[in-house]
Amino acid sequence: MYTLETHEHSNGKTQVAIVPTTVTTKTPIYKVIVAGEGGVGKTSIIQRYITGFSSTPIMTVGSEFAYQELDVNAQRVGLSIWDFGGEERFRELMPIFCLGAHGAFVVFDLNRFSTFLQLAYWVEIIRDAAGAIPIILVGAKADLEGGPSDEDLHDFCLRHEVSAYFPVSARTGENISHLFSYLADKMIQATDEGRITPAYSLKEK
Ligand SMILES: Nc1nc2c(ncn2[C@@H]2O[C@H](COP(=O)(O)OP(=O)(O)O)[C@@H](O)[C@H]2O)c(=O)[nH]1
Ligand SMILES: [Mg+2]
Repeated sequence: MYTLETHEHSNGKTQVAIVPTTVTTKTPIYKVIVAGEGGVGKTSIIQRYITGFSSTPIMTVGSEFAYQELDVNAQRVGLSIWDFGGEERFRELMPIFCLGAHGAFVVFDLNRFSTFLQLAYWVEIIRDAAGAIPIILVGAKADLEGGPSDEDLHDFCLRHEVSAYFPVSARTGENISHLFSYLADKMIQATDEGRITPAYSLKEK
């Protein structure tokens, strides 16, 4: 890219120069936690989201980490997505895993009510470790019947200061990309309001 620079001389004449400039783009990178009991559908949601972008998933089987960039309101953001394997023996590591998180999905299985009841525990750990970050309640496997009442869902969101509830299906793709865009948007808002501070990747054009 080139820009025009004008210089005023002491004799009153102006000189115009065309100078090359580098533009540095700053992409905020947000750490996103995906939490919830084993088998609720966390990995399937992430996989569905990532493969929606490219036919070759960047996430390998067994990996608990994925990275995806997306545009929200014409702004590019990066999401580093951390998939917590809900196994009992790893639970004590959850607070460490949540350190520095900028946003979270707490996921339950719409067909297993117990996994919804467990989420109070997950939200508490996330709040203790990461503070007032945006958290979204996610009901997985929406292609099947069932789920808590609207009242239960509403109460949960109010009690835990959860921003929104999304029923999603990794099987049909329902709400999957919307879910990630929504959280990204909430994290951008939180950044603008000074409540969270992302890392930035700098690129020269
Ligand atoms: N019907 C249905 N089954 C799903 C969906 N997402 C995941 N599953 C199934 O639920 C099981 C657990 O999914 P997984 O993503 O491994 O759960 P995780 O342990 O939370 O990561 C697997 O057998 C999936 O095939 C969905 O959207 N609909
Ligand atoms: Mg998993």
